[in-house]
Amino acid sequence: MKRLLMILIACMAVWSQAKADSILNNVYARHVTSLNGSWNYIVDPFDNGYYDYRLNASKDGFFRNKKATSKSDLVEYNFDTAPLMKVPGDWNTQDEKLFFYEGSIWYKRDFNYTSKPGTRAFLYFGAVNYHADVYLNGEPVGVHEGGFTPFNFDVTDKLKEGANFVILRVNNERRPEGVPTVNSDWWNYGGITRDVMLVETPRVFVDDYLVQLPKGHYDRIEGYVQLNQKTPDVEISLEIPELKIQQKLRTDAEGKVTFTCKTKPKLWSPDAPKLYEVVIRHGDEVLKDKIGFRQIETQGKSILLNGKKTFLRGISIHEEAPYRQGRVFSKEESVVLLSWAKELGCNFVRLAHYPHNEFMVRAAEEMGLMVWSEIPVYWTIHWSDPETYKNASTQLKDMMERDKNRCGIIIWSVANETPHSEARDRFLARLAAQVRAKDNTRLLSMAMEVTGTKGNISQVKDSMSRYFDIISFNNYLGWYGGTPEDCKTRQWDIPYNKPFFISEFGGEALQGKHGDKDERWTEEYQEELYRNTLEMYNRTEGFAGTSPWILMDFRSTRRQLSGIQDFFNRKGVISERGLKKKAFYVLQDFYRMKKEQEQAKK
Ligand code: GCB
Repeated sequence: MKRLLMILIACMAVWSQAKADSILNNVYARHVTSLNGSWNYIVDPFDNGYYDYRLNASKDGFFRNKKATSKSDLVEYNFDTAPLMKVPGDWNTQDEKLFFYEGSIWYKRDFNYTSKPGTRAFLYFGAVNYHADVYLNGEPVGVHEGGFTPFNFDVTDKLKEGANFVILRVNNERRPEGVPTVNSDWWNYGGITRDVMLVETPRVFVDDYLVQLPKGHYDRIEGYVQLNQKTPDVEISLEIPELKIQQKLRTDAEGKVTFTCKTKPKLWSPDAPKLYEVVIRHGDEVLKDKIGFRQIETQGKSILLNGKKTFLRGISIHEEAPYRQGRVFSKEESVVLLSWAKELGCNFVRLAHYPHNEFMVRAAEEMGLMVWSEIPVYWTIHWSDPETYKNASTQLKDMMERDKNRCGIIIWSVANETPHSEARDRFLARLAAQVRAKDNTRLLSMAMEVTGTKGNISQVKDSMSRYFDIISFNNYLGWYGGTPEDCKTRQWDIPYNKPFFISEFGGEALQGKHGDKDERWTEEYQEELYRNTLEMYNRTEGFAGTSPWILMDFRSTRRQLSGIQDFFNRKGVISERGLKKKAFYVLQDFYRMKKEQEQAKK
């Protein structure tokens, strides 16, 4: 009995590790030391470093980084002699053996630290896919679940003077109750996929802020600044030099200031993506950001940007690296993808199917691309599992937390292609309410499905529609059913007085494969499909935009056809090697025409 109790306590010590602290907003503007670079790694398919053979948490686990102290000592792992892996980076594309690997890998990195009085230190991870256990100097720091959102832990009291080491157990096994669940159409890239940093802040610091145009107003900027502690009567200043705004404010009992500045900023738009430098000062702490101001709303079946009707000329993008395989984690690679979107004539990108890295979102804003941002509530999530809900809701919160000051984001999306059920409706309605409670300055949507077809009339009638501003749906007429020819006669019944948006359509083509327009996998088939699909929607009332599937071919375990797919979903209008297919030019022409029509109306 006593033994059992001891084991239980040992297990709890590991499993009750802290959840991450609230996300450090605008982290790159803070005092950071990069922990990117080469990390030692140990592949651990049976989780030896975590459990002993009885499946109890191992008291000598890898996270302790135990070293042999004499030549007779038995220690069956050694980080110092283990191979090196680049962080950030997925493991699948760094070691051939790990291409299909799903399981645990241990990472370790040494670093030096010199404490400074009056500061706090946080370990910050841009993203780790999927489950992370973090240890500092052999002690548990915390756990995080979810592969695409940032997290950080306050490690002030765990750091040592001089040499320190951080160890992570990263596990990317797909779980039925996970978000996403076991089935998806993208590569399950594992590892520390985004930047790792040690962030130093003052003891009391600016934890969070929001600077925006309030909904419906063009003549004032509003927002708040929140300290990490409920410290009243602290001076905080807000400056927007270009608008000659300088406000000195004092925190309330919650450690918060709210402000309103009468001013008429130049508005952000794809044609003029104006951003203002915003400076927040709190004692010696200075946080700078670049923030733009815009209004986005719907009116009947139209989308209005800054009061003007706008057609969303979009493209869907996976966070898949151009010219190499793997996850994108840098500004440079984000800009390559977004430049292709610009070349297509886009004013909008759908960043599918999970929150992309912060560089991508910021670069889109700088380049004049409106953004749809979504969480991986994809296909058949466990709608009735409260833990799944909690997970999805946390990912939604964290996505909104990180990016709430990005005016480029105009749509939060809570799901993709989710088969109807009452449990689904309850789940998604709660997520919708969560968004509404936090943010009334953006539109809310989800990618729905076609609900039925009779003769040549297809209907989209999803009970969730009442919660959303835009009726978005994915439809692959001509690929997963019917032929591109069918688009010529297909009619649409979308019984809502709301704009409709085609969040996906498309078909696969192997770049360089040519043939007749009815021959699958050829560029000509994809070209014909694009032409007919665009014509079909363009004659349907309420068509407010589209983000065809997809900018670039991307890795997917589901796509196995030898000689054609070879584990790539080939629906890109550009190949993974950056070569444009014929459909690229059809879309480009269509967007040119839409833009000209819009300009002629002005
Ligand atoms: C979809 C999914 C997307 C897939 C795509 C396809 O509806 O939303 O993730 O990759 O279809 O290619 O089948």
